Amino acid sequence: MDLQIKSFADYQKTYQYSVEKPEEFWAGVADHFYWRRKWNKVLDWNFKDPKIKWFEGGRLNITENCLDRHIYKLGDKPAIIWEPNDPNEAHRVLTYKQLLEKVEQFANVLKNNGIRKGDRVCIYLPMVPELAIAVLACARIGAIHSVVFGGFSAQSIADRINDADCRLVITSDGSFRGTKTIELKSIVDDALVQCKSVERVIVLTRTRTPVSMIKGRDVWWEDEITKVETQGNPACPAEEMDAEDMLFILYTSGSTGKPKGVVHTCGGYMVYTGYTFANVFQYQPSEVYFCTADIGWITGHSYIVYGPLSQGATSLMFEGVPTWPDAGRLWDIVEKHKVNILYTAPTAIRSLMAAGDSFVDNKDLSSITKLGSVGEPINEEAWHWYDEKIGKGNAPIADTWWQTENGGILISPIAGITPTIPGYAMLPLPGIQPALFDEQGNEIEGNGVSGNLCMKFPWPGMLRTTYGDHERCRQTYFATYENMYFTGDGCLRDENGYYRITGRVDDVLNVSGHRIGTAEVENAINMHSDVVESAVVGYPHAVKGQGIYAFVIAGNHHTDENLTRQDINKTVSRIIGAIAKPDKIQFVSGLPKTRSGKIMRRILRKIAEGEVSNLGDTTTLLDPAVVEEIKAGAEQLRG
Ligand code: 7RM
Repeated sequence: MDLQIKSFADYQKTYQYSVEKPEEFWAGVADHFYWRRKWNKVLDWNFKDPKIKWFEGGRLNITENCLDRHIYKLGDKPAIIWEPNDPNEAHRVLTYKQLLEKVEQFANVLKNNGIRKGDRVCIYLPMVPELAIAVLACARIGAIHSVVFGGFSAQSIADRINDADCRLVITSDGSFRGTKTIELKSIVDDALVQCKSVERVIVLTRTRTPVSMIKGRDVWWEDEITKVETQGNPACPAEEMDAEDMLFILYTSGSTGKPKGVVHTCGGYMVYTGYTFANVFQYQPSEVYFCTADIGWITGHSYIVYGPLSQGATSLMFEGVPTWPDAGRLWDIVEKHKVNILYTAPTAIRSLMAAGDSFVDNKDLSSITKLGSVGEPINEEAWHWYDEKIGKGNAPIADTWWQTENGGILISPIAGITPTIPGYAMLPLPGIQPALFDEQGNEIEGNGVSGNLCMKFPWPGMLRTTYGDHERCRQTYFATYENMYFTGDGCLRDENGYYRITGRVDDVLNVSGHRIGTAEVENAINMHSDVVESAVVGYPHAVKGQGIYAFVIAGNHHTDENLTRQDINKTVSRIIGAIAKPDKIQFVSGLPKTRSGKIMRRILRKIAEGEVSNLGDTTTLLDPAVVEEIKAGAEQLRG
């Protein structure tokens, strides 16, 4: 069996085989990877507990698959091309040989600092090669990484460190984003006031921002590397892992106030990210692949680090932002490094589109052959702009639908092989069995229907549990529909059986492709001393996809409402991070509630969307007058 699908007929045949004989199919895929020992059983599962085990008894190390196994043939091929924030700083290239060397070195640093198989390590770094190196070094020795996105606050870091009982933190003095410098180490210092489990902090030099190094706890990355060098033996053999050993934890927002630690395991995650990367992007050996995500999110884990490297690809990593020094930066990078495959988010496409075509028209984008989109629904206008301006009408767009919990892409075009329609994720990849359900729990069969999107059958990349709380995993994903994995997304299956994701059906927002729970934002707003109660909903935002709209009952607030708004924003930034700051805050005297005290979010959503003429059924409201007041206030806020 070939790893890559070659034609539409091949896709259809492969898909059918994968559904009829899933275990045979996935064993065939797994055979394309390097196992120290083969598995005894391909799959053992039930969605009731849930119990999901892939390739049981198989022994491997994912870094041997991402690095060692390529060295003989691809040792001098660029594994990572790194483009800095400042275009005047030199870019860096790490070949597979060099990357392996650096990963082994840093793996030895981790060992010297007491880290062993099974220990949890928190990584809070900018988008520099050392972030990929740190991630791979953990995987090398069987330590479990928990990467925290550089935009999260000290409080968020502390919560994640404590939930996972991390022993070590890897950070840097600071990070560069456009013209800003963010003091990462100082944020970590604030977090660690609350964290008893952390014994050691390794600090990478990036910005030369002054930092306070605490004796006995904090060490410099560079000094630790020097120590390893003088110890003589730079090699670090890969730890042999069981297929179902934990590879990493990644926190993601849900409909409750507390983010969940999604757990992925070594074997299945490796097979799934490698397989989907090779297929969706139809990667060819000489191609340069550029994913603009941050490694702090699942897209970066799966499609900057593990997926591309396991396939021997050249993965381009970018430290900065698409709009600095100007809105042509991504196109400069494409031109400079002759990027063939570009994978980005609708929010970036929309903001660059809004900046005007002058930033793209004079760039040479002729290297581009394939495009990808991820993170949120892509609107038709952005899809067409991406197709025409970036792909010149010649590059298929893979609108990839998937979630942190899925490990990799589930529904997507296969570039150049299966059809595309603007705004549609199209067809399930081999091994993926989608099903739509109504609110009553009945499956909706046939075409030309909509419902809640579920998966009937496991795939190797799916989550195994939520860290430290298996019941929460069951409750969140496996309890809504019997024997189904529930995604939380609404979905249309059109007359031809093509899938279009319509957005979340739970209380999760998607702001610039970042997942944020409304309850999480409400909790943060409610921390502010002047706030009595709040309700947060999403509303359509031209660039971000969704904006955050907060209805707030403020107590004895400052006479200047705008100052109170700023205070609330500051509070949210402190508790979660700047990404969760409300775009709009409306002060209200009450919230629309049912007689049992439940906030009627449906009404607030309509008001936030500006759709006040038809609020639907309001007969169960405790106090209908409050709705009139909120409507009037919203009108005023819009101006
Ligand atoms: C990869 C990622 C997951 C949520 C998911 C959807 C939304 C992601 C698409 C999409 C429409 C897409 N993981 N989503 N991709 N919606 N079309 N192609 O983003 O865990 O952070 O978010 O994002 O609602 O449930 S995530």
